[in-house]
Amino acid sequence: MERSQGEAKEPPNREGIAAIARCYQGFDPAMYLRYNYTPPRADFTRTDSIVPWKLACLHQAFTEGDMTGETLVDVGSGPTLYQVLSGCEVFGRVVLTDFLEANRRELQRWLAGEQGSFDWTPYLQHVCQLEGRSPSAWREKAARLRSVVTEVLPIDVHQPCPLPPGSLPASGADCLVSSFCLESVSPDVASFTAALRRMGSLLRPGGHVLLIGALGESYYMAAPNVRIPVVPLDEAQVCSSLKVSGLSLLRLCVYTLPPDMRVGVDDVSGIFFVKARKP
Ligand code: U87
Repeated sequence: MERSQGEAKEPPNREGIAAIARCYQGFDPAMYLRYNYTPPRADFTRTDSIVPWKLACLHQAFTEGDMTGETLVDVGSGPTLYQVLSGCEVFGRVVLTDFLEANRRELQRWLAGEQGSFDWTPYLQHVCQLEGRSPSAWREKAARLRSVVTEVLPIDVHQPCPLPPGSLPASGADCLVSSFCLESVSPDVASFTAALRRMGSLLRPGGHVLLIGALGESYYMAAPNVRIPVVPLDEAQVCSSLKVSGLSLLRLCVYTLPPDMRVGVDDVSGIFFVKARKP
């Protein structure tokens, strides 16, 4: 595999990347969802709660009229669906991806309507309201989401080809969304930037990237005794990594965690939302 244009100069930090991959073997989807996708972090009665802020950013980005094309890819979905609840109304094909079989299975369970899978109803209702629809339209949105999600694929952003060959149209995806993935799987800033550049290689020219991530975070708990290291980022680093990756920034929004959103499952201090475009 010849080194594609712009591949990182310094050799990849293979042992750092391998060490993080080993940590992820202890990732527990159910605990993870409880830590990050239940109140207070997912409290739809509060405008200063984390999830409503993320959903508002995604709604604006997907509905302001500059999104074109068929294929939306979510990079590092984890066991979560919130990141495509707005995009599924705009794109006819949605591809979910994750590194862990356990997370892909969790997604498949919800897509198959299996009893006991995570209840995304409050999320579906909230996004319906953002779209000016009645919350009772959540069933239509759930049906829409199930109709456009065509695949749940394995992905590794540290591989030259992150996705299985032939997964995407030759020209690439029309839009990428990725939330809290790259900084949570990279041992250092160089690996983060290299992963961002590789992610950009999945996108067609003119396509958009929506990136949500943690600021100032050095670890998070993926299960009671599973600590995952995270590369601490600040806004300046996010902007320079975008520039180095050939992605032009359209919008950067930052959320600072109120004290009661610091629930002891990580040391994140802020969250960034980026909308960028590939020239
Ligand atoms: C989410 N997108 O919850 N290549 O938004 C590709 C990989 C690799 C690899 C592991 C981290 C969560 C961050 C989902 C899941 C994101 N996952 C996969 C967490 C940390 C801040 C915070 C968090 C969550 C891996 C919510 C909130 C906050 C995971 C995903 C990272 N603390 N993907 N080589 N290795 N992954 O299986 O599913 O990345 Cl509100 Cl504040």
